[in-house]
Amino acid sequence: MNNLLLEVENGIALLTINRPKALNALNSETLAELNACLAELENNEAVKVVILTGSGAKSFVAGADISEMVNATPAEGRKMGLLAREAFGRLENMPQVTIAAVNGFALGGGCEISMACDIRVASENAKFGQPECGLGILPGFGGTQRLARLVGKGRAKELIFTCDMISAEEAYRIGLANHVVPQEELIGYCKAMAGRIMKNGPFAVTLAKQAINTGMDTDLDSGLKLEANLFGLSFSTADKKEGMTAFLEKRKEKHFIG
Ligand code: CO8
Repeated sequence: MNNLLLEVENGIALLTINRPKALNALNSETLAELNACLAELENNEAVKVVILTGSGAKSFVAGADISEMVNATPAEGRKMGLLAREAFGRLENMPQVTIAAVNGFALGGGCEISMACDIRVASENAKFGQPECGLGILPGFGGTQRLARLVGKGRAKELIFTCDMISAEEAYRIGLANHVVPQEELIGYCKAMAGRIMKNGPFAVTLAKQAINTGMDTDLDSGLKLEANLFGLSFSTADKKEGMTAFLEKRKEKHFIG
């Protein structure tokens, strides 16, 4: 891979977008690599949590690559959009938990890829924004949809229409970032969170992710029915027996198999 770094250790995959000279902007090659890498990771049962970050201390992802888009035809733009849709869809729906470690600029496609992750942790210097309208385009990697779902329609419209860049603190205040931490602690903080997630039944976590994702896109009654079905499914697992037996035996160590 030319534009990605991948380290897998103790159930955690640390995936770094590595184009620091372009502030980790997403070009077609990076999107294709990301898609292929996520396709492998989603089938890797040894990986329970994926942490996505950007290379360097300045930028997470400064958006789609403007130098590639400037002369692109509508057909090429659509192709790029579809590629991103596939890769971001994998992040959103893969069985593993995905955490965006937002280490700097998360603009345009960068803000959008962070929103395709389950959880966003921002460093204090992070900046979020959707500057596309200032480039004469609109968010094309899911921004009009995921931002409105995360922070509400009014705030999403303001951010997209004004192209304002907001601080990590403001992102936290409006619910775009789950936490804000000093930059030097960012990856450690995300790994510690991954550790807490991995102590729990992995299949249960995957089912909960599926219930939340699908439920958010449907009516309450259908979401509750889905939850009841997945809840029932979790009763078929050895992990349910183990988790409950450990509680009753007052045993802290649990042996989930997932
Ligand atoms: N694309 C390509 N190159 C970029 C990008 C980008 N998005 N962002 C930064 N770079 C490059 C710069 O051109 C510069 O390169 P060089 O050194 O060769 O001149 C280098 O990175 C460093 O950038 P700056 O010198 O500009 O650094 P500053 O610290 O002055 O500014 C900013 C940092 C504020 C992040 C600034 O670089 C900036 O505004 N970048 C663009 C941000 C942006 O507009 N992002 C949105 C892009 S559009 C998008 O994401 C659409 C998604 C949907 C697409 C759907 C397609 C179908």
